[in-house]
Amino acid sequence: MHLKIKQENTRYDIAASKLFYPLLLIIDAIAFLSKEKGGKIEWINWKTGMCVFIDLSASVEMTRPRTTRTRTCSRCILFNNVSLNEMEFDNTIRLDYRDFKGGTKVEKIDRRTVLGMTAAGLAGGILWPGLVYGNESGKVKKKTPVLHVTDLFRPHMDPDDHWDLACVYSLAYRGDIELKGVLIDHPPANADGRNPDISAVAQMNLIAGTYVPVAAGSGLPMKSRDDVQDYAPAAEHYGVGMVLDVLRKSPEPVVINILGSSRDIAIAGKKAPGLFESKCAAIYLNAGTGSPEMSPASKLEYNVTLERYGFAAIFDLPCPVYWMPCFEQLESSRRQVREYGTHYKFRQDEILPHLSDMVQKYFAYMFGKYTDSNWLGYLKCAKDETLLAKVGSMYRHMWCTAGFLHASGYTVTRDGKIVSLTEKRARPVFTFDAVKVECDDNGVTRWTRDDSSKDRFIFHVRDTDNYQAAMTAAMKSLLTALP
Ligand SMILES: [Ca+2]
Repeated sequence: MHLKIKQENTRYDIAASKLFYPLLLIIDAIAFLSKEKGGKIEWINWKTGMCVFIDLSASVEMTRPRTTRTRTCSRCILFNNVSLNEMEFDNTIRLDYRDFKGGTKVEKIDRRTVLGMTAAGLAGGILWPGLVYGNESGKVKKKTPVLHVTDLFRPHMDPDDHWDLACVYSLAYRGDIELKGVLIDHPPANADGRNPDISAVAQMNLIAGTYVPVAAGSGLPMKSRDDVQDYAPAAEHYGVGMVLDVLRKSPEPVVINILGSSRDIAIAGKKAPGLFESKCAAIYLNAGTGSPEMSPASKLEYNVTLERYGFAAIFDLPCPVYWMPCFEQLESSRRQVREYGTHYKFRQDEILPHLSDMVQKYFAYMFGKYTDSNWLGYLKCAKDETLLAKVGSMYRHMWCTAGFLHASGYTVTRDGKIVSLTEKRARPVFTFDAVKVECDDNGVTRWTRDDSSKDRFIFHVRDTDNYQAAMTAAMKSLLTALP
């Protein structure tokens, strides 16, 4: 079956699943009988190729072999796996359709606005009236509360944390998560005058139209894996205070992302284990190496070295831990995709030029290492094309993307589509497997598969050949949703 949708004067043939043809006929019949009139297109997700037409009185030409029929559709229809992503669209697209009186209507849709309205729109299946994300007030998907803990500095150390920040803000913007706070690590001793990058958070708040609080973590190293730093002055623990406060006040259990040091979450968890048991939905721990049996002599992964006791303490906490080792091991092939390591890389111009101007400027302000506090002014200036072109040709190493999507109820298929975790036919490029893990005080881990485990999981690449391209495509589709 093909759908034909007009954009300006061009017609596009869209291959759609045959499964939806009977559905169209049923909805068509309902529309005819109820004689509904008017309506509008609620959203279309160009990136993932899924469309939902809600209360749409549109003429959609469905072409089957040797026949062409024009159908008028109404109510809520979802076309799955429509390959719209192969097309190039301007920011504004136009759909021509006929109303019930036979007149022609033209609806202009701003693509970014539409993407922003998609909320949980990547979910598969059919959304019936009442389960539709038509506008903000109509959202029914529960947003996952998320606390984001990151070593995000200005000037940047590894810029991957800025890419990750944009990803979680995109999920917040789309309505998948409620970003409860950003906790930035205290700069490590070798940080060379760097500061927690509150400018990046301010920029993302502005871009996503939100006002997520930000705090900095403890600068005091833990003295043991149970050290809750009762001796710390208040100025060192206001970030820990934010963690506890966010958990206490959230009606729903909160997901915590750890992207750098585990120190602050370890301290908070050891201080209030009962709170973590009841209010921490999961910790996505991006640290360590995933080889099943590490040798005590193995080189420790960078995030583990930031706070070994803290890393070890996370495995003691009474809440689910989704462990995302950065590499399988550091001794060899460290830059190749391996089964038990999250690492992948992409060339930045695969994504950067496709982002909104504001998001490109957010990245340029980071790459330019500005420390002038001109975060707002910079977003409103012309973008630095030269700088963006220069960084575009550079590769970026990434680790954490899969966890953000998984925490929001999504996975990624082997060809890079973001789909619901409940999508049974999806062949995910990664999974989380139930395990038993031990971690000694030095951050040396051992794990075994344990299907009876209910609260410890390890990240597992299921298709090492396609993981890198799939994650790059998924991140691109995620970030292009930001306005
Ligand atoms: Ca990091």
